[in-house]
Amino acid sequence: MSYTALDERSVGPFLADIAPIAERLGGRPGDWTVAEVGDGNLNLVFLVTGPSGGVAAKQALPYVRMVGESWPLPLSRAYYERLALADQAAHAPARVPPLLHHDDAMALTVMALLKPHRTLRGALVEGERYPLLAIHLAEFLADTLFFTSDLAVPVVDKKARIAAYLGNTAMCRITEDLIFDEPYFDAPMNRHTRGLEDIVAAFRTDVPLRLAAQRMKARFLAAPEALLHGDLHTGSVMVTADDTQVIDPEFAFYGPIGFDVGMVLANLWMAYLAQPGQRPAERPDPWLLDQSETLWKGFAKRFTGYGNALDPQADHGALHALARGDADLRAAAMEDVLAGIWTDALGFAGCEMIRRILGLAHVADFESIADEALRADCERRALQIARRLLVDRAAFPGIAAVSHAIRLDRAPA
Ligand code: SR1
Ligand code: MG
Repeated sequence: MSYTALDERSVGPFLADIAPIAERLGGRPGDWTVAEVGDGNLNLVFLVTGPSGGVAAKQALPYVRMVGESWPLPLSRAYYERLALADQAAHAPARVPPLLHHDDAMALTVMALLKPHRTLRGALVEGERYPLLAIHLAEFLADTLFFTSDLAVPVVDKKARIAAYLGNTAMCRITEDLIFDEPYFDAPMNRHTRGLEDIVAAFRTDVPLRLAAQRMKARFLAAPEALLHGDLHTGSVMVTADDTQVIDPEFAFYGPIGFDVGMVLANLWMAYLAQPGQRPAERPDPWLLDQSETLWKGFAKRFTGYGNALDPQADHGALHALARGDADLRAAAMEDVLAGIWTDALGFAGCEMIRRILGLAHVADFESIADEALRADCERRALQIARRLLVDRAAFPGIAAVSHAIRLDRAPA
């Protein structure tokens, strides 16, 4: 079948012809409820529920949904997404939704319906708290990043996996343009809150900042360390009180480990920094800073733990060979790898925060603040911190230093 974009009327009859999906839903298409709920920037997402169960069907559009047909985007992103879902499920099965069906021609991926999950970003905007969030995200990051890296995969196999994702260039290009380049010049689709004009102008002539962003872009372009999710913000995470699922890996490719780590941290930090605008009468709740610390520390412990536990005789990557049979050297090597990830994560986090405020794709954390002056205050503070994360990475030897710099200890207004 050739590609056609589905809609709420056609998706039921289409899924009815896929036996395992029809069986999972139960009854007949007439019994199913369908809602198109895609609130991301790119795709259609249909939630389909029948008498016996539900599915989420995600279909790529041949263009960027948030902009329209003037910005074409290859359907092949759906192929890379299902490849990544399968690879991630091999390493972190508890943290990704089961893949039920895929149709390359239709650019359609059908997954188990996550219920009663909700999107983490929306939940954080409402002030919800999830006690296991950081632990689960640390697990996802350590398991998917370590076990797809040179630390765990024989060199020849690793190169084949890099090659498998090399074609996802259009998605990488979005990141290269939107995260590393456009926020630093007058790009046509940039926008910012009124009141930030001075800092926007300052950033566009800030040579150390622009150089730092370009350095991060160079890392993004040329460091195929592990299979990245590639777009791991809080809109790519679905949560309940006791479960966390990571969705939407359509930006997947082999890149620098610190990119995924930095993007998650940046989004938790932005959620924290938006609180004075969202709930001005309340003292900002440091829970999100605690979560970011738990996440980084949990990731660091699990990731280095995997490295230190590798079988010294097995054929792993280059670093492990260096440390073969020498436990002290291996532990030192793992600390060294971790230090590199941390430094990268700081820089990528800074880039993510800046682009979410000055670039095309903003986030609900700040956008939900109706009072423009209050929003500009929150965003200004985030921009100032982001600049420090990028330009002065040495000032943040650990996550506690970031929490200290970010913490808002204002009395209630
Ligand atoms: C044009 S796509 C804009 C943003 O949405 C995606 O979720 C990525 O974050 C991308 O940068
Ligand atoms: Mg997405």
